[in-house]
Amino acid sequence: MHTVDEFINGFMDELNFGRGVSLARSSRNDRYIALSKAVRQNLQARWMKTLARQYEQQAKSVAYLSAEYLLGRQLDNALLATGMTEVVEEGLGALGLTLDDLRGQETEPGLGNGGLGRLAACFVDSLATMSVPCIGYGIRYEYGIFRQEFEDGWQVEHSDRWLALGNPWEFPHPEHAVTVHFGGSTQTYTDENGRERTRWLPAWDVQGVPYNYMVPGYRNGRVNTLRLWSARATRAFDLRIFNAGDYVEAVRAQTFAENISKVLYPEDSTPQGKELRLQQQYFFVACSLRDQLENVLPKQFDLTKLPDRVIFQLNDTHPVIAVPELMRLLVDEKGMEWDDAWAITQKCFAYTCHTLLPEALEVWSAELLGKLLPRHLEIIYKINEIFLDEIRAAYPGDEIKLRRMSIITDHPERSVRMAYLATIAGSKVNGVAALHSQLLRDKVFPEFSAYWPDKFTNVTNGITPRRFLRLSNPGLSELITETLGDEGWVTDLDRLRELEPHADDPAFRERFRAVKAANKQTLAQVLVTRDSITLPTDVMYDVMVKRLHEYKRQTLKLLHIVTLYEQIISGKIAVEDVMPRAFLFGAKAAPGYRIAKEIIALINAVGKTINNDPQVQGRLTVAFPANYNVTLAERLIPAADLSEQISLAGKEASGTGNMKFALNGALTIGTDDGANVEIRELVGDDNFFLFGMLEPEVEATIAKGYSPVSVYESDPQLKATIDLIASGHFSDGDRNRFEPVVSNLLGEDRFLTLADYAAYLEAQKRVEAAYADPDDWSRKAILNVARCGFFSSDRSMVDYIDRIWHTPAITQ
Ligand code: DL6
Repeated sequence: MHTVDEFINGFMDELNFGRGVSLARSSRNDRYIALSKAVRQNLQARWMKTLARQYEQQAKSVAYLSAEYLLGRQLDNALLATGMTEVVEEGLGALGLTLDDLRGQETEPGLGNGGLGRLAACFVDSLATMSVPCIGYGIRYEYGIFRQEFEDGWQVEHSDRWLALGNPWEFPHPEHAVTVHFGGSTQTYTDENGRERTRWLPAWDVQGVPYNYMVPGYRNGRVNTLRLWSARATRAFDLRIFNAGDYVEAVRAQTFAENISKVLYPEDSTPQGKELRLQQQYFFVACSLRDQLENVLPKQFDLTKLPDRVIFQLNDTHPVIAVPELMRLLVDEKGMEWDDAWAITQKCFAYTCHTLLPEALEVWSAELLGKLLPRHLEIIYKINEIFLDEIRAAYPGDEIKLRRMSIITDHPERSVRMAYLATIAGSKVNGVAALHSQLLRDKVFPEFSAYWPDKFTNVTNGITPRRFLRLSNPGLSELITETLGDEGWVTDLDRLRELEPHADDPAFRERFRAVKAANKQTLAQVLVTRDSITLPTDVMYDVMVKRLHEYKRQTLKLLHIVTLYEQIISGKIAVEDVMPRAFLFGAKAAPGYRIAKEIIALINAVGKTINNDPQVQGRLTVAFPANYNVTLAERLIPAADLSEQISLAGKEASGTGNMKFALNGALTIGTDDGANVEIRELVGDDNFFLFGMLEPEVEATIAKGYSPVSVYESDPQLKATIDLIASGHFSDGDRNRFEPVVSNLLGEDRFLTLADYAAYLEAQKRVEAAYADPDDWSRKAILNVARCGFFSSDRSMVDYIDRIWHTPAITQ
């Protein structure tokens, strides 16, 4: 389907025969689905070929186990990968349609909460582009991340019905459904060779139906697979009960089973100890392991060779229950000896940790685990017992070490530390940025890293340049291609270095500025139609988009805004002396995270007051479009001048938004945290606004006994700012309305927002001074773009392959 006529024929066939409608009577959804199916046809032959080559070459593949994939819209990505955009635009034009209109019909699959899920999507994109065999495994949540709305400034969550109008990008295969068991008990028995064995006698089961998605490589003829599992009842309903008229009871089992893949847990860093979540985790890894052993590998495959064919990458602790599941399959079902099975298992898994917050390291109560997965709990106990024997031998008499390293902890209740299980089982453990990996070694897993120094490694995160530059920033992409002479940079992002000399060329800077200005216009247009928000387009765009979490410190950004406002209304500074800025926020709070929701309400209240105050109009604007998602990110990031990466040092594992902004020519104001450290090293101190305490200073401040109220009392501007919030100025005089945020800041301030306030304000002054020279600002921004090639997820993949996976690309 390479010509316009071929496309038109394919599209009309899909519309007439696939949807059963004429063009004249078709809805926009009909047309979108027909278009997507016409486009996907172009990928299907490549998909089959990729799988065939992989099979022939007996290639080792990555099985990426992730509870989240925050994919973003599929249509544009498929068009980009196939190079069909122009043909499609022309073909649709001939039919009186526009691609712009139809792409707006797609609901993005929001199957992730934030960075972790988006990272998984970037990684599978890169592996496909690099021809490396990979299958992504996850859950086909019927409802993805909630749709956020604001009511009177407060976040309200609505279910995300992303499948309601049909999904042209998935291929269901109910005939390959896998049965997953739960509950019951275990039994020991003697096998025919006289060996004592254990079997699991489960109490109930569900089926996992695979839905395949294509993951197209960028113009390389490869298409990898993302396989998401949907839960289905083993028996749809009980006909006898149904016939007796109790319709609710008749489908109870179905409802119960299907709940497993019903909804994505709306949590980012704080896992909820919910039984359903553990069911989800086991459900998808059990399906995936069975799929590998029974469908992907050849029949009669010698399982001792498993590590030569697959590496299961554990994306955080969510899939770690796969470790005892593989042991169960090998020992109980395939009859292997424990030691042989363990040797295989240890080579087949690797673990990525994505956090530094202790509360985000999953711990399951042994009681719950034993109730749901009794055999797995036994296996975990045995893994632990053997491991502790090894530690006992290595450190005789050191009981404290044993307790510290045990997978099982007894406080506050008997529980299983999933991160420890992953560390013990995994061939490698990696953090996601240099600083993060160091802190993991030193603070989170010190005993383990001392015992197994070679097990710990770093792979700094990355982002796909296809979606986050080539697709989302067409203006900058064109400028880069024209300047570099070809499009090779899309798969070789280090080539952006060739832009460096152009940073000193005034004509280039002028064009670069024009791209940024056009991106602001586009964003402003989007926000008018999407959110009825009006933005000035000739001001600095200062953007903070990420999940709402106290450690990310959206309140620090807010204190800066309120400070500027307070200084104007109190007459400390003349409004003309304030640099005009639009502050843009995007953030969802976990529904149960009370203080995060209070912060959202406060941002909205401050925004409302400032936007309606004639004293500051045209100078300060606050915009907080609801429901920040990948689609909105693709518009916001290219328009940004300033990227806010202001977490407390030592708390953000990496961040990936920080990379997207820098790659799109925004300058960062940031702390020395996560991947900010590497961004600053690469772009240079002069092109990055660093502020705030370093991680050791944070530790020292806390150790000394941090008192936020003393900071407040000793800084008159900070006091005036917080007092303005407390006075009810942003809440129609209601002093109680934001009391929880104020007292949280003054009474606790867990993430030292007030301690970094003065430094942040000073850094913002440096930002203002730099922005006052547009030409020099552009030079800095261009250098950010030129020096951020390192943050391509293609580079992350090279690092994973070299350091952990050892999975070569397929050939031909
Ligand atoms: O590694 C991807 C992403 C990092 O960029 C963020 O810094 C980090 O906060 C996030 N981690 C999580 C942890 N969730 N759990 N569990 O989302 O990972």
